Amino acid sequence: MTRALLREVPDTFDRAIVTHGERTPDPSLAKLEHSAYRKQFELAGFDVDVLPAVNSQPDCVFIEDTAVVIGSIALITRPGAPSRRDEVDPVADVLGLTHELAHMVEPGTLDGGDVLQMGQTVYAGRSKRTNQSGIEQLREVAAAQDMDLVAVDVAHVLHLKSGVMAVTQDTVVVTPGTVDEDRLGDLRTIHESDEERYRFSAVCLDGNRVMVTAAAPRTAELVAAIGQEIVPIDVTEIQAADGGLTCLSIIY
Ligand code: CIR
Repeated sequence: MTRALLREVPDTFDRAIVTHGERTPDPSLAKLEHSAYRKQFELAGFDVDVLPAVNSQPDCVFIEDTAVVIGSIALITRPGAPSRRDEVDPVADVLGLTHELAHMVEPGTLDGGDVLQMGQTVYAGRSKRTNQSGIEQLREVAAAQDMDLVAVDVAHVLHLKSGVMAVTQDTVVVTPGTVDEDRLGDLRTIHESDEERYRFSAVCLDGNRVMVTAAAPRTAELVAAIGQEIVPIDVTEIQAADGGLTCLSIIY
């Protein structure tokens, strides 16, 4: 069974880092959004584990950034924001039960939000959070699992997956201008609707169903038009802290 590892929203979520958002997120509302998100995984038949939050780590709900699972290896990251570095420990404890662990070392930094796995290719975003050393350390893990790595420069958004979001095994929704789309090789692309710029985010529940942000209905229609069943969810407060749908889970 596919597992999803989540982490609760801390009471201190109103102190989460906000780089692109324009207001302070509300912790109580974010907790409700998080429960709805969790429920969708349960309904889809995932085996869901939820780690407790820690109030000294306001961004800990964004668990995706702390580890990248590629095949049998879990790479424990060194998050790009220094305030987030302690978030990795409980995640390593859980993933270490089922996976061989690799630990990113200085000077590497990498957030899991910059890693998109599509088929046999790992796309790695070079962003304000993920540097070249982090990408090279990820490349070694990918190579050990017979995966290729393609580095992609990221502009105007926090992470690669803020601008390039998988909606099928070989299709991504792209926010125009955030990446050089030639770097995406043979992936099919759908452009995020202009009036919904930065609002669409998605996580695949299975081959045919995709959970999407309710804030981008026109883009969701474009995804429905290629045959995907859409499961909209309101994550306004999560988005206020620059989060999307992938960032709330590690799927393995
Ligand atoms: C941060 O700035 O690190 C958090 N407020 C948002 C992280 C979102 N992570 C993700 O999309 N993978």
